[in-house]
Amino acid sequence: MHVTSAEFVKSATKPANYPPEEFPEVAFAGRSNVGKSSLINVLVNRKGLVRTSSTPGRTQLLNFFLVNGGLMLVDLPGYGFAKVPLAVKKQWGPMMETYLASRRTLGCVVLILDIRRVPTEEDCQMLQWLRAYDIPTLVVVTKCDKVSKNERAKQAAVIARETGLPRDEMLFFSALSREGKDAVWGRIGELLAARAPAAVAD
Ligand SMILES: Nc1nc2c(ncn2[C@@H]2O[C@H](COP(=O)(O)OP(=O)(O)O)[C@@H](O)[C@H]2O)c(=O)[nH]1
Ligand SMILES: [Mg+2]
Repeated sequence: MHVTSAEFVKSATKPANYPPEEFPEVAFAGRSNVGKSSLINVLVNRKGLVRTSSTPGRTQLLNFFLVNGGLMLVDLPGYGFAKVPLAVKKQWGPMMETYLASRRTLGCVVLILDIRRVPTEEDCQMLQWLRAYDIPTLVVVTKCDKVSKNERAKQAAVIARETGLPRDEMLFFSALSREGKDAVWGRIGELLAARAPAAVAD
């Protein structure tokens, strides 16, 4: 994917404020601080398009970005944060389910996991939601620069065991080295292409 333009469109919490359903959409999900924003920035070749932060749980909004005037990327609010008010945590589930269940242009979700961590209950619940809503899903395992090749293989086995995902359904990525960037775009393209005929038939 050759990215020629990428712009912030808007933030939203509820459907009335989402941008119109004009373009195929890819949403990025994962726990707070896992590297969602960094992944999107690498994909679009823009260091600061999506704000990255070392303070988990800051961005409890859906953030929409338009790429090449025809593809929407959505940075979904992270989960698993400890230090946010209970009221905010309670909003998260309904906000996420509403988006996943209602967004007709949603072509696929990229679920991001950390190579160094055992997937959490929330990661597994997210995978179950995606399956329940029949949303094509790509699992990207990020921060691979932080572990050796040996450790990577070991952790991939842990992730496969905890999530039930086959090993070949995970892509390895690093925002630091940019390893995996082309593979992620390639897989997104395949998932969107597979989804397109149904969207046309609607
Ligand atoms: N070494 C390394 N650090 C990363 C990588 N991806 C993200 N980070 C760092 O992890 C922190 C959280 O990243 P961010 O993209 O804001 O995570 P988000 O909360 O999921 O959007 C930041 O300090 C990033 O610089 C990566 O692939 N490798
Ligand atoms: Mg972020």
